[in-house]
Amino acid sequence: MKFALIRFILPLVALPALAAGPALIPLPQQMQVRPGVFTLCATPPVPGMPAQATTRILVDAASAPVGDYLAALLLRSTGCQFQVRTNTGSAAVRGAILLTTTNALPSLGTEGYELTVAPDSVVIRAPAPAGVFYGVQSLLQLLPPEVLSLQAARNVRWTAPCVYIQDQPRFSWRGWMLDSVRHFFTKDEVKQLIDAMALNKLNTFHWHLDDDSGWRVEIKKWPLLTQVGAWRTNTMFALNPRASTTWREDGNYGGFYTQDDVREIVAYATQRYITIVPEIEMPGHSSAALAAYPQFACGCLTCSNGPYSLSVTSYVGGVFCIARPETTAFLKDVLTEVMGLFPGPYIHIGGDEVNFGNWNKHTLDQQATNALGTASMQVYQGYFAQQMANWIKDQGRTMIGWSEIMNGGLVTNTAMMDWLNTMAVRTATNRQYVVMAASATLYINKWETGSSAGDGNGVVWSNEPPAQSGYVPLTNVYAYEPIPAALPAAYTNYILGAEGPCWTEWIPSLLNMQFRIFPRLSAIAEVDWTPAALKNWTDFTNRLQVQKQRYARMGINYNPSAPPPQAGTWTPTQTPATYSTRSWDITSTVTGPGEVNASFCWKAGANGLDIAWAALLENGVEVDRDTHAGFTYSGKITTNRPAYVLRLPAYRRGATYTLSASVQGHGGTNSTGIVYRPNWD
Ligand code: TNX
Repeated sequence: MKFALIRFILPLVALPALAAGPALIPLPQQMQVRPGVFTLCATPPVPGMPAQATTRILVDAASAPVGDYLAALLLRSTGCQFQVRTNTGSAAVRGAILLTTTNALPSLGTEGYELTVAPDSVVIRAPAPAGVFYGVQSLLQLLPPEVLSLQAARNVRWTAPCVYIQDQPRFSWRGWMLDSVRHFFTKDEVKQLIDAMALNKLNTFHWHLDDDSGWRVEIKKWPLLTQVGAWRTNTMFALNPRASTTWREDGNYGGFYTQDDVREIVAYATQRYITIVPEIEMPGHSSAALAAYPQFACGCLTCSNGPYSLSVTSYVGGVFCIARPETTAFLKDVLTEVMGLFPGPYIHIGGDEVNFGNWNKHTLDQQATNALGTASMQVYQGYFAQQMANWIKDQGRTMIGWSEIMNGGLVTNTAMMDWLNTMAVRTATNRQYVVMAASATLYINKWETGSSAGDGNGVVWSNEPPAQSGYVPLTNVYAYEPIPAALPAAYTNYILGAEGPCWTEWIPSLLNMQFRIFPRLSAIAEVDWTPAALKNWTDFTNRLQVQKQRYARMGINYNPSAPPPQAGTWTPTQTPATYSTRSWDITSTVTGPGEVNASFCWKAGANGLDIAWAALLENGVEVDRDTHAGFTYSGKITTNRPAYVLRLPAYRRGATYTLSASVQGHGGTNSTGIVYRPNWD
């Protein structure tokens, strides 16, 4: 059966948020809008008790977990208790949402589904439970955005337009990568991000769990990995320490996931049909592991060497001595525990940016390369990767590694994740699986808005917070095509899909993380799900308006893709030559308790501006002060920390809020700029 893609057809009554028509992201393959609406939960709530919904959720055995998920979500946002009942029939039932795997179209595969919303019933039919889950996500997106609220929303008409949808994803790896190392994100923060993945029908959570600056997963056999490797003395990366949230009482920064935490997160992801791909870096990016266990480093007299400490850098980062049998045994111990925690098919071993310095100097590694008959450290890394790939295969899993694992020649028994955009064609034509993660287009930790014109140093300019240099606008992400143009058609099946990595050197908090990845993660979701021929930028941005409302209901911050609101400005005549206090009335931009952040952004003039501190005042009384020294010049706020984090514990309606700062001209007073009130820290 083929259905024309008919969208924006019927004017929908009483659905202000969806006035333009169903705003589904990712766009389904086929959708027909039909007359009428389905209404949920018609019973008025009884005070003090969750109202019993008149709508029931009917499930077969395979759909039961999805039915429970839907009922729990609806209870939270509608305040109504939806009964979940078993029903093995396959026909629509009046007044019910039927979730079924019976009589499904086999061609929809393991993730496809049909969704029929009629005035008196809803049917989600899919060959497999994951498809039922995606049908539920589409149903949720047909309902008002309040359905994703974290508390019961009032005065909402819970209607969904009648539709018939037949849908399945284009790619099987629809991913997002979280770097929990450079900055740590708590278990609950990770769960919230997993929920946002589910909303976007993403199914692969790639979790970067160790690096030079930290080790984040408990390994029972090697406890120093977290005892030593999970904590450092500062946030690193020259960030404002106030922006970071995971400080330990003793003043150290960091954290790690216990094995119980991991099991809980894996279960949470599994309930949302999301597979976690854990990444343990080897042989490079390993300073944290070597700080805990230096015996696995080269350790030669001429090697650049210990004592290893948690470090910022990547190219000069710690490298395992892979010539030592005890190193390989240690890595296998670690991966054995990791495989015990993460049941998914893929194990990521990193492999990027290996610093070959020590291998070139260390007798053991030199003996190993001589035995291999090569002087190439890339070949040597490839040899190591091949040993790991074979061993991981013997454990019943599949290895995946970054582009560089293939630099010394193709390694087999492994998939490859191409961040450098160099290895996809060679790997796929060798009939090996590839995930696209091109740093130029998919790194959603880079700036989303700004200018690529440069500031004279070849650096792009942005009002956004400090970031890995680069400019990844939403349009570019949306336009991304995962299949490389040079790949012959016979091999396109070897491209599993695309993922958006989020590296966190400059991302110290959840608020900041959300600001970076949303809404660009929605664009990646559509790249991965929707056939390229159906993608349409204007239509996507229209639907994105509603997706942003959903994010807001989920308590998720996002980049409005426009400059933040202003606290005020400064001009040369208002710029003191020596430090003195300037104030801006920011009452209109303060709407509730929480962070009241400020960032100073130079716009014009021969001089910059120094900032000694910034403070928040309520009715003229200081509430909070951030005292670090900042400096702004040349349009960038990437360096010198001219961003201030101020906290308002309680908001008082009617109060006057003032931002004060001690400022002076830097080398003169000829400077003009804007003080922003950003929604990030
Ligand atoms: C390179 S991308 C890295 C990461 C950094 C990123 C940004 C990749 C495989 N390696 O370790 O976080 O650049 O600095």
